[in-house]
Amino acid sequence: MAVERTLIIVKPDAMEKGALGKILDRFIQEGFKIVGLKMFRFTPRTAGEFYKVHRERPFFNELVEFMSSGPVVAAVLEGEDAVRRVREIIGPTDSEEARRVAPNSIRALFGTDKGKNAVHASDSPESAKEEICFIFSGLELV
Ligand code: IDP
Ligand code: MG
Repeated sequence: MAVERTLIIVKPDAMEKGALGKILDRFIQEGFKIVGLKMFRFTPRTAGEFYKVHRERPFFNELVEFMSSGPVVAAVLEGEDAVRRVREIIGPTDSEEARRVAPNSIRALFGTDKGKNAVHASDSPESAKEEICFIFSGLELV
């Protein structure tokens, strides 16, 4: 299995709850190396650009409003099979479903519902590359 890099974003709801440290620590405990780290706030425009694949979805405006509602922290995680493993650790999109099927997942522990679900993670090696480049410059990755 190859060493990969993937992107996570601790979303505004988890930041507001003070869950940043616990979420980053979980990934460290799971064996990932943090190779990039940044706190910022999306504008509606940059949130819309980041989530452009969802432009036509009924929840797009809600998603953009939520993601630009407060600061976030983005991290690039490196490890074996990182894209798949990180998706597994965060759990399903809907936090309520996560509490049923993956009670130790990050969304089960820190998410509220389908929209406010604590954390983003890239869903493929291709989207990981694109998302990392959207948020980090080469100089910001170690
Ligand atoms: P993912 O984050 O698990 O990959 P996606 O389907 O890619 O899920 O959706 C992106 C984000 O859009 C979700 O993490 C969530 O914040 C939001 N979202 C998805 N579906 C809904 C919905 O039905 N209502 C409100 N927000 C949603
Ligand atoms: Mg997705």
